[in-house]
Amino acid sequence: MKILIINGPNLNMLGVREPEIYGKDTLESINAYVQEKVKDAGVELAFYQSNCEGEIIDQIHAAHTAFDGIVINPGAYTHYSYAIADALSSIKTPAVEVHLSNIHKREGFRHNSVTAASCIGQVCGFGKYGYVMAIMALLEAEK
Ligand code: CA2
Repeated sequence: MKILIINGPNLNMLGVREPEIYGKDTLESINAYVQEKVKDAGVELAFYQSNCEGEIIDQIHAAHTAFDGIVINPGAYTHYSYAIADALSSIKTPAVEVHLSNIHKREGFRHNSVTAASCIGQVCGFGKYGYVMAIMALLEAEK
């Protein structure tokens, strides 16, 4: 099973600021952690990060044929990108939304996700382990 992990805007800046919210890990160290955690699960991972909405949409479209599942942290696009929501709805590949932080404990504008309804589920508040949970959920969903 091939899974594409997509991280959206500003997630390339992890580890630089706001460690109290997002932890001390960089995106590279999170990706390495996730890869290690699922190494025996029979899954092949690919990692992608972009700060551009259109590029994320292009990756989602390409995943339609190239991947069996998507794990996506859309960053702040979560809260207003109907274009990413439509892209996720336009493909058959199942997606799971992940947030490092518990978006429901934060500012009001972060409480709503416009993209989650285009996914099979959402994980939030468990830090980098959320990506592992999302992969496990995709593996279960494909059985
Ligand atoms: O909790 C999450 O994973 C978020 O998707 C992270 C986004 C935020 O806009 C969402 O509401 C929740 C932010 C990405 C990282 O932002 C940084 C800010 C400062 C320093 C480093 C990263």
